[in-house]
Formats: sequence, structure tokens, C-alpha cells
Amino acid sequence: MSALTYSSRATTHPTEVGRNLLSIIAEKQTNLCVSLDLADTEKILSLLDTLGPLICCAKTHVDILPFSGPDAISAFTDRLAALAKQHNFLIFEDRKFADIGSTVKAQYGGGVYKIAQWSHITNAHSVPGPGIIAGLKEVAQEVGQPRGLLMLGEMSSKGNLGGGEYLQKTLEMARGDKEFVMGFIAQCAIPPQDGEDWIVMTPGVNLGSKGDGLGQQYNTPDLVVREKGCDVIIVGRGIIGAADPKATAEEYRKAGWEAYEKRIAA
Ligand code: 5IU
Repeated sequence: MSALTYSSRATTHPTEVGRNLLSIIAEKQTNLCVSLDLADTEKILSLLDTLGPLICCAKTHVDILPFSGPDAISAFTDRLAALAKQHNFLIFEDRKFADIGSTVKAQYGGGVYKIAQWSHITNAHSVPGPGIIAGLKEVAQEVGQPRGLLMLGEMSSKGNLGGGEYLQKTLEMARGDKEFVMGFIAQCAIPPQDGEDWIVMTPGVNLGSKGDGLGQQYNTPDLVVREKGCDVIIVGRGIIGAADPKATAEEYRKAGWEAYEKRIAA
């Protein structure tokens, strides 16, 4: 786990998106990523306008949204990008690519969503092998904007096949492209070798619940950031399902930040 501060890592991280994310975290004092699994674009946008100052990142599942057509999609992603700029946060489309390089290339750059155009961060399973990273990277380079990839090393859900040897093999794969792979989705820190710095973003975080009856498992910000050494807490229903999302997001921000301060002071 990293005992280094976010701000020092912001100057040395091997990826541009990693440096940007770490700078935002340090500047805004927030390691909170809000997850917006909602089927209503206006609700997402108005929530982000409210929560923007409290978050470092907004995580989307764009395929949940019922768009009337391509124009509605680009209108939404343009407004999303404007909010990200205004409030200084990154966008993370949680696409979980999982196909061969040639196919994910088409999925990332094309289709109706054109994810690479507007999402700073996306993620991929390691199941297909390193070709998935190479395929996504080709698109990222064509876009000409900083784009980063998180590899899925371990999921939060009960019975998932990640972690352990799977995570280790995923790490070895990530080492093949340290300029594009910025880190992992995992439930623990990934020990770096020389010059490495893996940003770990962690879903399955909730202060008031242990799970959801469909396999989701929750831990607290203190456990994932202080004890396990993860870098970013990803919180969905804990915030978007709360009666007062803004006040609740501030509770998570504070809990995540205090857990980080204790970690680096230890
Ligand atoms: N998500 C997980 N676990 C994972 C991965 C992604 O929960 O291992 I990878 C997503 C699913 C949902 C969000 O979009 O993170 C968590 O939402 P809740 O905080 O509402 O459970």
C-alpha cells in the first residue's frame, strides 16, 4: 500500500490520467467517486452539479440510460463533459470490456456511445489476454486526449473469481503497458515494483449496509482506504439512494479523506 501522499504521486504517476486524477484528489481533498446507476439523464446531471465539488470522479453505466437516439446521447455526454470541466472531476465509464482486441477497439471507439470520446477512464477484464489492452489503447491514442485504463483484478461481489492468482496474473498483464494502464479495480492495494504506482479504485463501499441481496458486498471507507490501502472509494446507492445526497456525499468524502490521512500518518 502506498504511504506516499496523493500530491506527491500526482507528479510522478506513470500515466497522464493517473496524474490528473491524483492532482484532483489532492486539490479537492476527496477520494470519492460517485457511481450513478440511474435511468434518468436529468437526474444524473443535476446530481453531478450538486455533488461535483465533493468528488474526484463520476462513474457511469451509459447503457442503462434510455436514449431516444444518437443526438440525445451526444447531448448528454457533452453536458457531462461540461460538468466535469466546471467542477474538476474525471468521468469513468464502467464498461468492463471483455472481448478480443479487435472487437473492443470497435466497442470503445464506435457504436452509439463512442465512449472514448468523453470518458477519461474505462476498465477491462483480463480474461481475453493482453490484446484487450492493445486494442483499447489504439483507440485511446486516436482520440488524442488523455485516456486511462483500469484492469479488473477483483470485484466486490460475493463469489467473484478475481483476487489471488487471478489478480497477480492481471498485474503481470498490466505491466505490459504502464503508460495506459493506470491501475486496478480491486479490494486491496497492489504492491508496486520499481517506478510503478497503481491507482486502486474500489467499489462495494457503504456506511450503512453490508450488502444488497444480489451479491454486492460492502465495506467501510476506513477499511478499504486505511486498512487495505485502496486509493479511491466508489459509492453508488449509499449516496444516490440517500434522502440528502449532498450531505451524505460529504460524509463519505470526509470518511474517505480521514482514512487516507490516517494511512499516511501511520
Ligand atoms: N461495481 C461493483 N463492483 C465491482 C465493479 C463494479 O459494485 O467489482 I468492477 C459497480 C456496480 C455499480 C457500483 O455500478 O459499482 C456499485 O454501486 P453500489 O455502491 O450502489 O453498490
